[in-house]
Amino acid sequence: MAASFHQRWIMHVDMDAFYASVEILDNPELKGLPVIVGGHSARGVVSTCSYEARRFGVHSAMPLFEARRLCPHAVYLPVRMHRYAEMSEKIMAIFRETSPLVEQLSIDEAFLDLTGMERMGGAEAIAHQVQDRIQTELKLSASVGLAPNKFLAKLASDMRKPHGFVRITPEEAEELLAPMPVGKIFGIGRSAEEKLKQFGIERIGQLASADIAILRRVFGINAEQVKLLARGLDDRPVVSGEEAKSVGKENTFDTDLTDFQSCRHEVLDLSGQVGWRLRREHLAGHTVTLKVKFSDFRTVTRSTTGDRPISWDEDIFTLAEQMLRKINVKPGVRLLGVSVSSLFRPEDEPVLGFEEDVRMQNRNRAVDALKSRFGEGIIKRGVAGKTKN
Ligand code: TTP
Ligand code: MG
Repeated sequence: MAASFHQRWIMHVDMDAFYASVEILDNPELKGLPVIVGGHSARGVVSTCSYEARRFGVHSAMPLFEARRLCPHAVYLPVRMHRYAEMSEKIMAIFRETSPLVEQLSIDEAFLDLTGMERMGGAEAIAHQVQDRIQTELKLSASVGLAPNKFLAKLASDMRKPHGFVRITPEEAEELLAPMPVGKIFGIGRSAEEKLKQFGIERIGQLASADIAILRRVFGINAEQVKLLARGLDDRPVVSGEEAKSVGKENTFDTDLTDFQSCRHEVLDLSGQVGWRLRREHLAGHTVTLKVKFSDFRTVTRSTTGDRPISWDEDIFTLAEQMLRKINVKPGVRLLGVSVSSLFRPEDEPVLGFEEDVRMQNRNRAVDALKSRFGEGIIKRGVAGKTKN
């Protein structure tokens, strides 16, 4: 085939019933049973469930009481986030051994760019190897999509779950997409779907041949992009996440802060935001840095290294607050920043068993669950003054 030089091959991997599968891995007697994971951090909703439980109509985000009604005999288990993060790390390690270009999308899915790997046996053989390695080395099941671009690869991995392997070639993409509902396109939500329906557009095929003027009315400047996607075209690159050296957040204030209490509230809020980011990336750090910029632009930074891994909001705040206490804020503070550095990925379970840790975890996880669902802005710790950023 002539075009092979520029032909991209993107693989999308998504683990099957991820949290539930890890629970079954750790408790093999649960194999074949409906297993429902949820509660705790998820505040009474199903995080996920095994495919056996899905047959009863149970699904992610469903209230647990409803799941209990549909499937009372299922095994109900609490969320053990650190265990899933640990397995996620092992999965991602396999990906990174496979390709230099790995883009992790969530705890259980990633894109791998397999372009130009003919000498290693070709994209298809490599994609099969990845799926097999996850199965044999980690005893977990993954679904795989292989396609010329991200959009199609993600669509493909979802087509034959669980343990699916779907390859979409450039030639067959348009035909395959045509009968699918428009909602299959990433970014087309309920409201866009409704609007398109008013123009008689319900299938991706209709979208591909729709009048661009109509699409502009629904998607504005993104109309061309949507139309390309509908034709199975997508040139977004796979971007591997640079390992961050530190995770931090700063706020500049409209009005300078001149008293300790308002600075303290601000630091509390920043600590929560930094903690959330760390945990979202499955990172922990050793050092907390506080940055204070005064109205005359004089800047002071102070760092403290803690005696245990730091990822909880309260730990970040405790150290940042200690440093803040030693700084005279009277001259007027125009910016505060909190960051955590000396980052690493916790391989082992954090020091559990201490009452304080458990309470802190539950609190942080409840907040994290809300932030994951509704976005970072949902909860602000502390009562900050007027802030920008
Ligand atoms: P998904 O990949 O969406 O779901 P899944 O892996 O459980 O099942 P599937 O085979 O359909 O891919 O999400 C990955 C994990 O993220 C999931 O195991 C649990 C968690 N999760 C939640 O906590 N809440 C949610 O609403 C969703 C969708 C997922
Ligand atoms: Mg999954």
